[in-house]
Amino acid sequence: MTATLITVAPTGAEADAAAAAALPVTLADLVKTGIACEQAGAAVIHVHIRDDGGRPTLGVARLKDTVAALREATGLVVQLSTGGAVTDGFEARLAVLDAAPDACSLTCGTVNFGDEVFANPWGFVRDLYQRTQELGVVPEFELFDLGHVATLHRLLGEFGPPAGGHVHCDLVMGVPGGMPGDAATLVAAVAALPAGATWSATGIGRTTLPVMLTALAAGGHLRVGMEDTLSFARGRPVTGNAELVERAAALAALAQRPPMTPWEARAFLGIPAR
Ligand code: KMH
Ligand code: ZN
Repeated sequence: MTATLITVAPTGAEADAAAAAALPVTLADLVKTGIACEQAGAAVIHVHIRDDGGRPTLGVARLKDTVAALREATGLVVQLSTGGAVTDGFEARLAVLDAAPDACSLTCGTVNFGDEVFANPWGFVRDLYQRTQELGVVPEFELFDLGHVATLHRLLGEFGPPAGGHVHCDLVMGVPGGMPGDAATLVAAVAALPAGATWSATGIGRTTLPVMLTALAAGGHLRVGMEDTLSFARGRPVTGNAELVERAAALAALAQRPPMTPWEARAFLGIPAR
């Protein structure tokens, strides 16, 4: 059976740096986290960065420095977020690709996001997809809702396969306003994916464990990290991203699908070796 691709999403754009001491917000913290998470079994890092005040930013110079530093210190596949924060504009989100990462996230539709809206209208999704193809950045299709799967089919139908030739998706489940993080929904979403696509799943907050266990049982891959949950268990804050990766790696090993190395992940995702 296939090994398990583990992605770590260590920071995100939403968590308050002041309220979550273990959240990696500086470049030094992010690199340290990347090293620890690679040792724990992660192969991909999904990156959001913060400014000097700990607020989310899409500054391209800072993104370039981040890509370079992670490449220098780790073998991880560096996937930059093009989702940013709900307040980020489309131009800034498109410009993320100028930092020339290995991979990027590409959300396939708009979704209510708690009290906010994470906006991804068709025109933006199309432009971003075409830019990934032009620049050879391998997209990971982020699916927050079943309707996003329909948009993924439309993208592939109108514009052909992604850079690297392989379709890999991440089901982001349990966002208030998106699809729920439960087994029945995961199975329905997976059944709707394009033929040949592979997928990871992410359960936000308290859906972390049910989604992780269901994904392993259904043959999928895993994303974990402090972008998605700040609690390791009820009433027990996460002490760092590495322990979330360690838990995912242990469950994957128990399922007899041990973690992929970053080099295996590159071949799996269609990302050229460095
Ligand atoms: N921060 C969310 C609004 C992505 O990284 O591509 C969007 C997000 C998705 O995290
Ligand atoms: Zn993200």
